[in-house]
Amino acid sequence: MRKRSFLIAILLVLPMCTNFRAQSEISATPRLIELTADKDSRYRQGRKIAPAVEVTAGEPLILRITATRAKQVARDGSIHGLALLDKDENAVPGWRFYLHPGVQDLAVTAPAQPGRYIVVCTVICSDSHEGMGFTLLVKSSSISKETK
Ligand SMILES: [Cu+2]
Repeated sequence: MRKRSFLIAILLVLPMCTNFRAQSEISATPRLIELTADKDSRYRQGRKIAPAVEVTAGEPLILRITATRAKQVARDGSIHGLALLDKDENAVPGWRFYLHPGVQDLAVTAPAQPGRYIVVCTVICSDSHEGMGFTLLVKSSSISKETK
């Protein structure tokens, strides 16, 4: 009951409080994760091939991917692809991209369901294409969502 009246008080105060919105936007700034999609048909984080990237469930992310073409290029000019698959190999919505030479920022949201996901390349970029990917380890959020 006390929690409920507190919530009502917040809802009443919120429209008058102009700073509140600005602050909550800052805390929701996506985390930047830098990767390369390389000419040898491998994803790298720094020097690490096929890294395991740890994220928090529901976390907003920017994947900054520097892509270099391998042997083969798709008809539309994309040189690598990126798709996230869950443990049953189903594609995760919002996680399908085609990569072009150079740097690109992909805005994504980490899956809400914790677990081990894999990212695969979706462009046949060379004979080694099948081995191109990395792991996304989604950890459950430790922060209580009660205030949201
Ligand atoms: Cu590729």
